[in-house]
Amino acid sequence: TIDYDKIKEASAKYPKLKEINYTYGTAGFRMKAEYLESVIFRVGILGGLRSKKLNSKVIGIMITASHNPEADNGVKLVDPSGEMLEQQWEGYATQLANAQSDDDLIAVIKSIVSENGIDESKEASIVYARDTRPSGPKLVAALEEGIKAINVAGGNLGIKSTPQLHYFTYYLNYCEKPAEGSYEELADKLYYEKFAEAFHKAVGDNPCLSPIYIDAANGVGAPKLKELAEWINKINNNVLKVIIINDDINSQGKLNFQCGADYVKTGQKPPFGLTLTTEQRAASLDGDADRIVFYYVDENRTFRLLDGDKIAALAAGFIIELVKTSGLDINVGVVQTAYANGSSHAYLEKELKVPVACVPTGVKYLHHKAQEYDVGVYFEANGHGTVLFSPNALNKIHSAEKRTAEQEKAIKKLQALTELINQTVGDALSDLLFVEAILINRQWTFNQWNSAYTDLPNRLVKVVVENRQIFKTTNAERTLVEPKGLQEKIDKLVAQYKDGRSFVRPSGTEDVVRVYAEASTQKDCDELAFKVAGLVY
Ligand code: 16G
Ligand code: ZN
Repeated sequence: TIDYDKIKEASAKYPKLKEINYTYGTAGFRMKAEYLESVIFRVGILGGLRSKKLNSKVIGIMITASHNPEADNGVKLVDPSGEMLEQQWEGYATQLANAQSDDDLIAVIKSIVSENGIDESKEASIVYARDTRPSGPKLVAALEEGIKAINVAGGNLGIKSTPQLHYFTYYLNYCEKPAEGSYEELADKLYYEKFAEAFHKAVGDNPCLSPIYIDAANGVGAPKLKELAEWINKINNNVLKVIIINDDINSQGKLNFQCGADYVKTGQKPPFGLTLTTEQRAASLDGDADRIVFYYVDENRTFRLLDGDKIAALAAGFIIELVKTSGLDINVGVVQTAYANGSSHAYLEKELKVPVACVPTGVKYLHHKAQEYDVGVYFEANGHGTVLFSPNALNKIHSAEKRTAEQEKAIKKLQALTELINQTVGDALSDLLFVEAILINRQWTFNQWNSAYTDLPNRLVKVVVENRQIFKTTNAERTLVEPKGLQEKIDKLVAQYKDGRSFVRPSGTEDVVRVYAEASTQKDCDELAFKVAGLVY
């Protein structure tokens, strides 16, 4: 049961910093690492409550700040199925984090217990992991104090990628409980085994492609990809040739610095330390390996980015073809955000003839929308995404009666894809294998992949404002409703540019407002972005 005196005593060691107002946002709590100890202690308590509420199911907790600078850190909770924490509980997280005194904290805990009819005597368990940040160990210690204070079983997974933590949480709740071995080792082994085997199934005996350079952002993706590739090549040597760069996780100051998926996507240029020759294939992960973008330079030495939109187009195109060939009655849909390039949207709707939905930024919105389809493909332009196969689709794919040899082959391939994609959350390593498998099946170069459509020139800028909370949006963040009158001004500007589009939204992770613009030329869209930013400022 819950011993409130024990919690109060433990909490005294992690006093809340008075002046800070915490918010559990799209990426959980995220900020300078030194402000997080009290928050993470309390998140341990919240994880225990959540587990009790959900009949002792295992809850996951990840300590990471993804692509943010090394000095930042963060924390988020993962529900038993491997999905993001349910929205109502985000509010509880915020309440807990902001309780000013130990007594306030106890009061908030009691109110969560009573509001949810939580049985305090229920067993509970939590698994947790961290990325490679230097502040990680200290924050893990705070988390463990919180977990201990609420008398809950905790399993430390050590250093893991965010998607590994999601997958292992799901695994513990819904797959056969592992008989032996430490969780820290199992969370690696089960993950490598699953994705290595699925990759072989999906690739079949098609010849492999040229090596791919992977910029690991000097983060956790480096050691994990190295081991995963070893597993893959142990089964069949040379089916995947990865050359990992920016793999230094030990030197201070290197994580995400001038490298990684966010750096490449935002700057539309290769990371530090990588000079590309024509047609050389490359990709960048982010600091916790849940995002990936691909890129190359073409024969004119132009840098070409294959971002989340391109991944969605590649994945949807391949899956739609397989579904058609298989003769199965399965619908496919794609989910995007306002950041999706206008050309990608047009390509999906007009060429692939697939329904496309637009939702607000943040994985939870994309994920939930994607669950409405038999096969839901979702990718944010920034490279975060996955493909969800509904129980109905899985059922049809796995129980499909033998038909023609061609249909049989397509169904087998679909089966392999369901296993190759990490369905709990966007996963840079699983996405890498998924993309490689499709390209290997198609025997496509990056150039062939890229040729599906041409991106409209686009620009993303951030504007520091006094109070970003005054910016309120609707229509999946594409329209501002407040401040009043601003949207009309933006519309007027946009109308002056061919293929112009622009929107303004407050960031959920930084204290800024983001302005996105696209138009038919780079000069135009830069100008449009600049002018819209001027309106916001
Ligand atoms: C977080 C989100 C990501 C989103 C980004 C937007 C998750 C796991 N991650 O990183 O999906 O694109 O925030 O940040 O939900 P912004 O609100 O600062 O633009
Ligand atoms: Zn990330």
